[in-house]
Amino acid sequence: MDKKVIYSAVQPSGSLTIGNYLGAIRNWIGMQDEYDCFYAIANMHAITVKQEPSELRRRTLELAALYIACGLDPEKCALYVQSQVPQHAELTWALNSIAYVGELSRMTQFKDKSQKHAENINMGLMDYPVLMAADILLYQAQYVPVGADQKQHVEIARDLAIRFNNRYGDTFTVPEPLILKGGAKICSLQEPTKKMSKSDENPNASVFLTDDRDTVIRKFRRAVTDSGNEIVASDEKPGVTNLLNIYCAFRGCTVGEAEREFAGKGYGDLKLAVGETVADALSPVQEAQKRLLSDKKYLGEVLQAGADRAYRAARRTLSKVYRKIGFYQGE
Ligand code: AQP
Repeated sequence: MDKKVIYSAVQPSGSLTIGNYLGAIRNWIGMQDEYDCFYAIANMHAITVKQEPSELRRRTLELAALYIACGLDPEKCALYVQSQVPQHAELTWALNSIAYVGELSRMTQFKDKSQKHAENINMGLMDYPVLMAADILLYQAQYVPVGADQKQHVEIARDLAIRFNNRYGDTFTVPEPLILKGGAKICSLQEPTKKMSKSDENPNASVFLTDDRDTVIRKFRRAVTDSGNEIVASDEKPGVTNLLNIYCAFRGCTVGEAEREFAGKGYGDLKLAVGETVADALSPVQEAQKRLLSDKKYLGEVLQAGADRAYRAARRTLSKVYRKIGFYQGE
């Protein structure tokens, strides 16, 4: 029997945070054997916000190395760069004709990013969810492992798949988001009600996968905590709750277990323990990424093989779509 398909991606729009790792990449690793996995480097999404071209190119390769360093096996899954598979853009255009401006303008990310980049509210920013729908639907993906912030976009992908299927007949698998607990929403260390983000202007708000040990520990030491001194997770204590979530996600323990471990201890003890835990976990990933980046030829081969594999799958779906919508494809 054919394996079910998984699709997910991360944008090379900055250094990755532990939020990207815990919300997305880490969850992908355990899926490699059971599913047919397509993991992209979403550089077409990244240009919806201004990027320095040389940095975008450099970050693309760094992200490929990071995927492998985190444990993705290029023999098992397709690791590729989105712009190397032209069907992503082609399917986006076809889907644009059934996507409504009203639904796209209501997307939370569009509203947030329009506010953040008021000088550059471009069509790509608004069309981001349609490109993401094309990414997912091209591979007939059943599941899309993402952080909680991307749930709304997977829902649009579902709506577009259903709308297309109703209008033209069964064509797309209707995807489902896969949001795993414990890491689904990692929050900023400085404003713990807000999600941790690659592009946060405050360098102390986000912990990057490339941060060295001292930086990681310093950032956690400076993390904003709450009033009181008890170490328990609750809505009234977003700072402490976030630290406990991060601790548990890296340690593989439950929040209850962590609360018992820190009973009677102070916020300073928690911050140090989380900092050390995260630094310990990041150090082997950083070493592996560095090793991989010293062999650009190998990375190039991996990405080409991934793009070839993705291209074959994407071409099948696009040709079906073109047939359904009545695009001439030759005699
Ligand atoms: N804080 C987070 N907690 C849990 N998951 C998160 N993700 C992002 N931030 C968190 C998940 O990471 C995946 C890739 O994200 P992306 O690169 O597509 O961009 P994003 O969601 O817009 O992430 P950022 O860090 O906020 O990037 P910028 O600053 O460039 O916009 C997704 O699965 C996402 O859910």
